[in-house]
Amino acid sequence: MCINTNCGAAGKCGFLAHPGKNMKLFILVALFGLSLAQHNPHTKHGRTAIVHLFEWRWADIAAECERFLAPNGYGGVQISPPNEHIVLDSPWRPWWQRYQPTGYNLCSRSGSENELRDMITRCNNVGVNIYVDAVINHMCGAGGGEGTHNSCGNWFSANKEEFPTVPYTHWDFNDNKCRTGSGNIENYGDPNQVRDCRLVGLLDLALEKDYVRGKVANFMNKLIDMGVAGFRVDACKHMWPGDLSAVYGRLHNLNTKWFPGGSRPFIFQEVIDLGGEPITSKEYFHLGRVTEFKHSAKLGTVIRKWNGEKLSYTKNWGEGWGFMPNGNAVVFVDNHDNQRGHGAGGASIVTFWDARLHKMAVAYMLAHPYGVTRVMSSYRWNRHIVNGKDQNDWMGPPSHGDGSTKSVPINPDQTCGDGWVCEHRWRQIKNMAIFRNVVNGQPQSNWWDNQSNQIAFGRGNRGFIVFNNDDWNLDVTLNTGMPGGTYCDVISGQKEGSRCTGKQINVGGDGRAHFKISNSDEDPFVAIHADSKL
Ligand code: QV4
Ligand code: CA
Repeated sequence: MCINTNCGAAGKCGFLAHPGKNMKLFILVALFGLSLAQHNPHTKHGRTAIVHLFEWRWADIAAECERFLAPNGYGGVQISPPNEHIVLDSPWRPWWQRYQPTGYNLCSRSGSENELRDMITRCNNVGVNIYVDAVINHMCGAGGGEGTHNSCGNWFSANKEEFPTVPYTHWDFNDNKCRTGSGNIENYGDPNQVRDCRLVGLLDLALEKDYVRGKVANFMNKLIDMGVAGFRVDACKHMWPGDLSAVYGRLHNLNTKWFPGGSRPFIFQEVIDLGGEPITSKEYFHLGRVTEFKHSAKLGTVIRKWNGEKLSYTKNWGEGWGFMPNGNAVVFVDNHDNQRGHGAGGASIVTFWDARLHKMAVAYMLAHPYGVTRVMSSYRWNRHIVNGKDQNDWMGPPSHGDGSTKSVPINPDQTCGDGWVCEHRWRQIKNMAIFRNVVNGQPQSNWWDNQSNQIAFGRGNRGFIVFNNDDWNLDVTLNTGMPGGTYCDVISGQKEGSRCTGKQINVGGDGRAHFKISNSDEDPFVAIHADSKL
């Protein structure tokens, strides 16, 4: 798209001079432009970060958009799967029941279709985008039985592979294509079974069929027409890129009530690629963005100082660390899987359970220019780790006795109650989401480190951050690149009116400032930005 614009502005594209060559160029630009568009999150008003409101009810998300996300500059919300799903009694209502679709009607544990529509409308009206978690690789588990025990109460049969509300019958699944004895994926070294066999027993859809592609596209198009801005596409490693391309190609442009004409849905694909498998993230780059799990695993290792890692080694963070190209990446500190030992990433993942380290890791991610950033917002569960495995990794969101999800109460101090963690509301994290908006578009600048775990960097002349993750104090004068003046540190406090509730940092006319951070500070880092100037 940029290519087109530049071309027009320069006024010398020469389309007429070499028609043959230019036709090719034109097609290339058109294709490139199209795929680039699916990499664009379409966030509004210079907002950048996305928050995953895991398992929240639609009514609560609508309220959160209006009362908190828009005023604090969050650009969008990833929501839990909105379609009808199996309901499980053993274990009791696990969170993962929503990754077992029984159809595409829009009634789920988070609420009804009307509540979903109301949420999308209200969030869009305050400029906060909605991204849907789309489970399109499979339906429920083969052992899911039959009956009406699902979130919409419609009849289905896992035994017969019949889902009449779509409808899908056994012809629409990959049973004949899969070549393993169990019918499940047995070896991640074989791309054919990873794509055509069942992921942990989940009935695998035949996405090569035009009929199945059509049903999936209809489901996604209904949501696009309702106003969503895009999708987190679940389990993409288990779908052939060609099949996904066919599905995405059928998607409508975004609803022009809220988005410019011709806007393509933002697509970010869940592919866990930590290296060592034949299927790589790269196969999906042309289709949309991809989740960069290396970022999550490595940042955890660095912040925990495991394997001899040091913050000073992150000077070339991003592609320099073997991560995917910046324009393809969606990054996060933890996600709903790896915060409880599902998926991949391992013990290094830093979650709200390690709050001090978590705040530092999220601040690092939000201060750094790499990737589209997603903040995790969790609920507490009775974590019970035995030999490294959480026995309660299945536990669903805070619920009433009948299994229905509790709504999110807001305490007078702006934190959440009833077991909802709301990391996105923590002052340090919220203020770093704002920092990211303020420095948006500025390159990383003025790097400093002590060759250990004290580092600092700026974002042009718009913001500067200093971390002390060593076991001793930091006491240093640094070039911030910021205009002279007194700034309010947005980690220990924030600017309120004309006063500062936290530390104050004086930047001289030469851009230099003195920083002192004790290793025993509640949060051993300091951040200032153009809008925190007093
Ligand atoms: C069990 C046995 C199987 C057996 C099957 C028979 O383990 O061996 O074949 O019964 O029916 C749940 C259970 C799982 C059970 C399965 C089917 O945990 O034990 O299989 O249901 O009944 C989430 C959870 C899974 C859960 C699944 C469906 O993490 O535990 O499985 O939902 O409810 C890989 C993938 C990656 C995936 C990641 C977790 O490459 O794509 O694993 N991540 C995404 C989501 C994730 C979700 C799925 C994919 C599936 O982020 O949350 O899995 O939609 O790395
Ligand atoms: Ca598959």
